[in-house]
Amino acid sequence: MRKMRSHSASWRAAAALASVLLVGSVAACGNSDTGGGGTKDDGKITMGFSQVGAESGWRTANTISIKEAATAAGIELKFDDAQQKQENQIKAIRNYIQQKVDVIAFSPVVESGWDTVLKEAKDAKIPVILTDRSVDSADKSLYKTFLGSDFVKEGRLAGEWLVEQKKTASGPVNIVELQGSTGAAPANDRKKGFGEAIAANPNLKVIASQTGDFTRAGGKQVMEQFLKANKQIDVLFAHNDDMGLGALEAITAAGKVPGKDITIITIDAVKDGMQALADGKFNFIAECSPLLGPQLMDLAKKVKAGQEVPARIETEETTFTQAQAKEALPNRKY
Ligand code: GYE
Repeated sequence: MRKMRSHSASWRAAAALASVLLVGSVAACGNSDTGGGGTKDDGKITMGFSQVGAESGWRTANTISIKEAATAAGIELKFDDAQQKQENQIKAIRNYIQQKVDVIAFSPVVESGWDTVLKEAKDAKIPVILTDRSVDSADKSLYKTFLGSDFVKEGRLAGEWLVEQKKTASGPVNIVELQGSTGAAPANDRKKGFGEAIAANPNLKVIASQTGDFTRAGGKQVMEQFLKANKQIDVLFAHNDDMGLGALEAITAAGKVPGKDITIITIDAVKDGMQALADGKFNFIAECSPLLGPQLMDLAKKVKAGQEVPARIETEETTFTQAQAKEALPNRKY
């Protein structure tokens, strides 16, 4: 009996202590707005995000998606626009490390040269999430996951469509290619996928291929050069809509009809690209979705909570013909 009483007494004492601790921790939670820079333990997540730039309609839509999703998820976002320069991205990431953010996310402008800064983040125990574009680091432990599209597949879908269109061609089909930014994953991969697909028909030849840096101005300027240097251009493959849109001006100025004299294939499917497709100026678009924000914020929460996440998360995408673009346009979000 005695023993039992003392047992229950100690149980009561333990329960009382637990409730004190519980009240204490609830109070600490409610106190988060008194701040004092202690962002670490208040349950709120701070994300440092380094964006490539503002080079295209895709990028603008991507930035909006990330900012809106952060607000909706209650994540504090520190955002930096690197203006398409790797050195600016490295600087931004180092700043985020210094500020001790909870998660660093970024879209690497080029594939190579990230190991040192990623190692610095790892040493500081700040998890990194790659979004949109990946890096070529051999050490996969330098980042938690990569959320984005399969760019090789996009290039291949573009090439396969062309192979089908030109299957009865008896002579050479001259293709010019506007590449994305030099060294960028989507430029490398889309070139690869397209090249592999068109190899199915030896009549299909890429006669000129240059970077237009994913911008409209770049697309226009390089297309002007292509038109000057090559008498017969049958097809333009542009690694994004914006370069294709810039090229339209050069093609029209050269007295040719885009979509008829020159078949135009692009990637992205942003509104202006889809409009050009619906208007018959483009012929085919392989979609690349920029709406990565909600998934990114979800991943940030999981990573912060120490949960396992898949090493690779691929975006779902489709392709559009002219008729399909007409149908899809009214409901297009970006
Ligand atoms: O296709 C292009 C943008 O990385 C997928 O970057 C992205 C690409 C996109 O500038 O328009």
